[in-house]
Amino acid sequence: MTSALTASAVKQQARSLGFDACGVAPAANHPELRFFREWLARGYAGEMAYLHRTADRRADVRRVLPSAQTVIVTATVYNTPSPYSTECADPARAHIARYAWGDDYHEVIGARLESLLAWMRDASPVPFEARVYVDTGPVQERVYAQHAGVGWIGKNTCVINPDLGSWVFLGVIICSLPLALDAPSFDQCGTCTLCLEACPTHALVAPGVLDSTRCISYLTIELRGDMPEEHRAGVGSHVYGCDVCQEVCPWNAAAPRSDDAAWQPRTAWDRVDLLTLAGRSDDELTAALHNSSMRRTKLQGLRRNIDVALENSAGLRTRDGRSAGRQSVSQNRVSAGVRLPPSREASADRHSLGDGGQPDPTESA
Ligand code: B12
Ligand code: SF4
Ligand code: SF4
Repeated sequence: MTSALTASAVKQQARSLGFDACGVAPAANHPELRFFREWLARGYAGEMAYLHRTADRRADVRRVLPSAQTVIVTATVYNTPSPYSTECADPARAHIARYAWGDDYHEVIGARLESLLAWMRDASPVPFEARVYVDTGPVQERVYAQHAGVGWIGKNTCVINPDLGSWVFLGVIICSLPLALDAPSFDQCGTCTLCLEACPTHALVAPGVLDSTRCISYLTIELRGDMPEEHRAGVGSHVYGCDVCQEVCPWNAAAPRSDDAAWQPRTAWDRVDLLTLAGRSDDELTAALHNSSMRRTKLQGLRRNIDVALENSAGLRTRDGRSAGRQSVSQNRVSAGVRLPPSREASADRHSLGDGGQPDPTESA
């Protein structure tokens, strides 16, 4: 008789398919999931109606797949060498979130997860049920990632892997196989509060609690129609998403970079300034949006964001922002009480989060 498919065989295959981390969580209604309804009730989802619509299923993956026993969670590094927005002092520079620089991760990661699942079906002596999701399914991916040992949920609400940092895409395979479970990740934020202090719009209202209606990522990606006047200044020069609360995180100070062609910045977005972006024709922008996750705002949404950022960079508004911190990573880390693993200590200062002499870009708009 063929032996059962093991978790270690799945993880080995995941690595060979390009995933940087992989773990297995129990398919259960973990205690953290209860916070989701409270978060919705506080209005923190804004206009993201799909989160309300799917709240029942999000309470437990067994409502998505009743036979589920385990959730395989993958993490894929998308970090590339281009500088952080907090390293840029030029108010005319357009900031686009790192995750959106290359190809659409829903498609790239989705295809890789489907390959992993196809391999699992071949390798398993018994048939099983499974569902694959990347971002778009009714699953709280971060909670399952934490329980799969892929990383802890930081005060900035992102999953942080101690070796990879937080520049990772998550993906899940919910399945009915009883695979061996990983130990959950434990919180390594310590006494650090850098992300809470750096958020330009104070969207992190408490450790681990994000009010989307104030978050630049929500305002520039999810919000449809006109940008309300009260939020326009806070957006600064961000034209799609925001990375500030991850850029200041000491765990990303020496984060590994990916050489995967899928995540390398497209020329249209790489270190581009607002005027150049605004001057691009509809055809040029549409071509750059092809197979990009930035299609979510559509051309119209991107144009709206560029207009708001241009007004901000022209000094038409002042911004009620706080400093993202112009200290070195070591200074930040020591004062924040974060301990990096010894293997990463030496390289932690390679990315200085600030060079001391330049104006703070978060206050420059
Ligand atoms: C809606 C959504 C958003 C919203 C809300 C984000 C948020 N922080 O909740 C907006 C549009 C603002 C957003 C922004 C971004 N997003 Co988003 N988003 C999602 C999505 C689709 C659902 C998240 C959700 O339900 N949020 C509501 C909160 C309440 O639920 P939750 O995230 O599961 O959080 C749980 C824990 O925080 C838990 N909890 C655990 N411990 C503790 C402790 C305490 C004290 C508390 C209070 C709570 C708590 O409670 C919650 C569950 O009840 C997920 C994909 C998915 N299906 O999970 C991607 C996802 C979270 N996003 C992702 C990314 C990349 C981003 C951005 C970086 C994009 C960008 N650069 O602009 C930013 C990051 C902003 C940030 N600091 O979170 C990645 C995150 C990867 C990672 N390393 O964590 C995900 C996982 C997509 C993916 N498959 O890779 N996103
Ligand atoms: S993504 Fe930007 S606006 Fe949103 S919580 Fe992080 S720093 Fe604040
Ligand atoms: S900046 Fe500090 S508090 Fe915020 S997620 Fe990173 S380690 Fe945790």
